[in-house]
Amino acid sequence: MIKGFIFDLDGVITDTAEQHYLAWKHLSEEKGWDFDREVNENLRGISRMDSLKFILNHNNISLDDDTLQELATKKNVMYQDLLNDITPDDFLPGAKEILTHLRSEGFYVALGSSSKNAKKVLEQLGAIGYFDVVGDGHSVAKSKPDPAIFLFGAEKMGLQAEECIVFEDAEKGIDAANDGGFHSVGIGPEERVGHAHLRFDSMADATLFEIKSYFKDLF
Ligand code: B16
Ligand code: MG
Repeated sequence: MIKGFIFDLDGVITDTAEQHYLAWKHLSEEKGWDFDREVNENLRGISRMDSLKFILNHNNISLDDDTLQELATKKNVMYQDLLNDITPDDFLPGAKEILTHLRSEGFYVALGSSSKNAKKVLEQLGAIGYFDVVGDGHSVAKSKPDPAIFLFGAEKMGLQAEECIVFEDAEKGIDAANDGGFHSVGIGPEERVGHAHLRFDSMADATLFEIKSYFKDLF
């Protein structure tokens, strides 16, 4: 039976992909690297360092560890500055509604984000109160597609993977949820999250009613 829900942050609760894009774009322009929205799409759900390595690989550049660290920090300073503009109006349409609904029905709710800035984003949104557990980029060592972050959330809620539904917008995030034995809900296009057990184009379509109708034997 389903007792808990685990939500990814960027692309599910709010769209911080834009702020990530702007910060990487700024760094890339400064360094003369090729970077655009198409490249940015590949960074969905992957860690900051893996994102930097992806951009460098795309540009056929290799750098030593100290320089990588310095550049990742530089990007993060720009990103954190942009996060200050996030307000409670920046929930993705439908996100606040399902979180409220889950709270009123007494389900456990966890965040399962790769971001080390997840707490700051939740604070800016005023969303901390919707979560029993916050799993973020500081919680586990392995990043998606490893299921570690979702297993962390389930364990902290005192639940087994099969008792939880994971919401994810990233291809690697759905891989992680499926590998961990979770029920998965993909948010986004078929070509990105078509391997989820259930898929919606956007969070606005992902109501608790629809979820319960699809996973009806589990409620
Ligand atoms: P940070 P999610 C992910 O968030 C983003 O989708 C990804 O683009 C980003 O690189 C990653 O967080 C790490 O973020 O630099 O803040 O630690 O989708 O897992 O909530
Ligand atoms: Mg995401």
